[in-house]
Amino acid sequence: MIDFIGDIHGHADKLKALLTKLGYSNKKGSYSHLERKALFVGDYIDRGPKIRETLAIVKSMVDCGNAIALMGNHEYNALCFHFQETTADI
Ligand SMILES: [Mn+2]
Repeated sequence: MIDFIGDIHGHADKLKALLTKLGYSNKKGSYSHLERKALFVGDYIDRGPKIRETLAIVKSMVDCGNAIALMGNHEYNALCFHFQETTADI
């Protein structure tokens, strides 16, 4: 079974609570479930207070094969913003 999770927006504490509620457990620094995987549908950044922790949780789950992470419009916009600044200096 796949759990669709979106719009975390830096709320790492709420993400951890949700994963725990869904039956995931944190083993060796990454959340996993015996029968389920997560499909993160984007928007990890902006708004909330713990963006880096949110990204670390999601990346560790992807690296361990327990999740797939898609890019949201907030990540897309951040990349476009950075790319514009980079090319403006050339
Ligand atoms: Mn959003």
